[in-house]
Amino acid sequence: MNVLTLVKSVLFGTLFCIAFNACAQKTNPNIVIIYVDDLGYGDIGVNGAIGVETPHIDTLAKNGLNLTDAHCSSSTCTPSRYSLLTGSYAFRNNAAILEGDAPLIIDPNMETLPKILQKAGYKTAVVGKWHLGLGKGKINWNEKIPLGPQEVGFDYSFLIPATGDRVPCVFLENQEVVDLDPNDPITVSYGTRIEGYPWGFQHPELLKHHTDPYHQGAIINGISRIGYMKGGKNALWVDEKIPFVLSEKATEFIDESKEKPFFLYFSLHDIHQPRIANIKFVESSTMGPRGDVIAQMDWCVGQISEALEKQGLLENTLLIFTSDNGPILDDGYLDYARELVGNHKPGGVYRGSKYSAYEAGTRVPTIVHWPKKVKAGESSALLSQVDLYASLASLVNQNVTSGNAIDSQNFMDSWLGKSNKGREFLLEEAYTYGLRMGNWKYIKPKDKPVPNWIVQKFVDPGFRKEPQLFNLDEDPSESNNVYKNHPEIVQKMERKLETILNP
Ligand code: NG6
Ligand code: CA
Repeated sequence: MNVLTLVKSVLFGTLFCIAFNACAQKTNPNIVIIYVDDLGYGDIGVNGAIGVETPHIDTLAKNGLNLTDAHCSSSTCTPSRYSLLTGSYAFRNNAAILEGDAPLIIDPNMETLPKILQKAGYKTAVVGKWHLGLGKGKINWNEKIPLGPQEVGFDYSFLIPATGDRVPCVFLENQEVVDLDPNDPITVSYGTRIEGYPWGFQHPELLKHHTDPYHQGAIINGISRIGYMKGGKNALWVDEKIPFVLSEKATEFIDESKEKPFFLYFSLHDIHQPRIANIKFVESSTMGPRGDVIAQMDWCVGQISEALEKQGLLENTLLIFTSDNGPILDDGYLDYARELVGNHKPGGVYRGSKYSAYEAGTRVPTIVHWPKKVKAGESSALLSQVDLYASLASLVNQNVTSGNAIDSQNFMDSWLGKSNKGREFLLEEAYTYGLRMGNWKYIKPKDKPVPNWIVQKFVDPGFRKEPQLFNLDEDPSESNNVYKNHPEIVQKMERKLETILNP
């Protein structure tokens, strides 16, 4: 080969690659994950909600795929989010519910779902609740926070730093507090009380709702939170406006991102406490605040569908609607919700709730909408959010490099309804462990007192001294422990659990 031919073929090869990549990028779908906080299986119309209507979600379900046995990886927030973004189980990194000033728990050198999508040419954004920690140690809220979504793979971020019931009650845009007045700097403290915003336990007369003893720190907007805070008055969020602010940021990102495929992780504050619905949604359900914020959350979902439609993107957007853990009734604030009026069942027929190893802890509403590729219908394949990492990577033709996303398996065909094959085993992390094998459900014994704050919520976390085994085919509500009748199944599942926990 002479030099000229060599140059020509290299040039041709390069052009071919560029064209191929550009082409792949164009046809790759946009990916939107709408991640609701604390929404239960039975809280949406299509799964049997009574007392609140969810027309926008139901429309997605009608035109998409309703996955009826899909699970978040854990029955609490931070662990589920950690698994979603890293493809590994939270216990591997001791990921547990974090305080509002905790350091980032995702190693910035780690490959993540948004980083994989960036490699495939995606523009990435997170809008909403973060709760994965920020910075390295003590956070200085008055300057750009050095470690956060950007280091995890998000080109753009607009955040509630932790939860709505934790300080600081400010938004962060690209890791800087929005609307901060430099003359009124922010200090945040967990543990040591600091002067600043008055404390709930000293000023009950200032409160919109009474609270449990854990939510009696800084009072902001008439709501006392976990933790103490001083300064940043100009930057404080107004709870009643959060859904509008977040929806606007998310739809702006959609409007500005038409040219390239994008990944939007839209992580709503609703329906977490404090449940302070905007006046537009107050009394829009017959269940009080918890129902009203479900209606509010449904409205936010409608904003996303509308924005995609307006830009002509709905057809080729893979939209996954789901939740980070199961439902909980009053969780800190006594908001007088009439949650149990009527037959509404937040967890559907399933036993348990948020914090629990029973099914309702992790079996969450899950709808996949992608008109171009996904046929409308229902699937009962056993699926876990920990697999979205490897599944989405395969969808965009990226390899998961070894040592990363170790618990994530490619189940893309099942997530898209092309196959009914589910996981052979599925881990449900809680304060003990649940394990599914087909329709068998095993719960690891835990001989430890139930934490006080869980007892106060009337939640049964699933702690028992003996193993628990349920046959969900006959007993979907896990009411009949049959472990004594099936020692061989118990043994098989115990062994499997051990290999997952101690590989
Ligand atoms: C718990 C809080 C609860 C809620 C939860 C996090 C207490 C007693 N309870 O520790 O109110 O904030 O953390 O919820 O402090 S989650 O959805 O983010 O996991
Ligand atoms: Ca949650």
